[in-house]
Formats: sequence, C-alpha cells, structure tokens
Amino acid sequence: MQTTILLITLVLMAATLAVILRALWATDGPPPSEDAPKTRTRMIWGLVVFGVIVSVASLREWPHTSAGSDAMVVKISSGQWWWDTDTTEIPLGQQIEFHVTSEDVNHGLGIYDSNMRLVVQVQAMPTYTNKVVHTFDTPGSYRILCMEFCGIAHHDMVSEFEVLEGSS
Ligand SMILES: [Cu+2]
Repeated sequence: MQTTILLITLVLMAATLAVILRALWATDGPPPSEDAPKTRTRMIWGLVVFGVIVSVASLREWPHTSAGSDAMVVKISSGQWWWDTDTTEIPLGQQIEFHVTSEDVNHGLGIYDSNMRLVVQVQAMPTYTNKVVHTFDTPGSYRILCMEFCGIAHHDMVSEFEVLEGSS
C-alpha cells in the first residue's frame, strides 16, 4: 500500500513539474530579462529538492502502519451495530496490530482511553481489512466507539477491553 501511494505521489509530482516547466518555458508574455534562465534553473531545482524532501519526510514508513514481527494481532470485526474483538485483554507495552473490518457498511473504529481521549482510529470497511498499529502505555479500560454514522443504532456501537500490566 505504501509503495502504491509513493508511486502515485511520484507520478503526480512529475505531472506537476511538467506543468511548471511548461509555464516557465512559455514564450508568450514580455521578453525575459538577461538572468531569467539562471533564475528559472534555480527555481526548478528548488522545486525538485523541495518535492523530494516533502516526499521522503511524509511517505517513509508510518509508525501506525508498520508492525514488528513480535506484534500481537487483535482482530476486530463490526456490523450494524456491534463490535466483535477476539480478545478483551491487551497486554501493556505490547505492540498491537489491529485487523479491522466490517460485515456490512462502513464504520469508524475509535479507541478511547478512560478519559474519553481518542488514542487510535481506523476505518472499518466491508470486504477489506485495515490494519493499525498501537502500543498501549497506560493500563485501564478502553472503549471502542463507532466514529461514522452508520444507522439508527450507531450510538450503541460500544465495546470495551482492558489493557493489563504483566499479561501476555
Ligand atoms: Cu456507526
């Protein structure tokens, strides 16, 4: 998936660069000053360097999508209007890779801590399994709420699990 996003971004960057080059080398308009070619070249290289820096900074492996080999997989399926998790106890400090899907319509998985602060979110989509990685560093009760209006009992899509110290 990351590779696909990277390739799409590079293609779009190339298209953007082509448009910029076309605009810079357009022959319409007032005659250019003598140092215009130098300025143009500097602008082009500046844009290329800027684009590469932005791409590298924003598209390298995202921490919430790359699980280590020792990550614990927790499967969560959903439907109108329920969540089904394959465990209700998650070990503290253990990297968790949530595999999230839906059996009917789109839902939004939101995991909230005991202060109702959102700590993880990902879309639950039919016929597709989204993955999101998180390591819980605070023990306690966590709630799963639906973040996308999915019908009359959307507000009832609530589930809970515990993050426990010393369990595995
Ligand atoms: Cu919902």
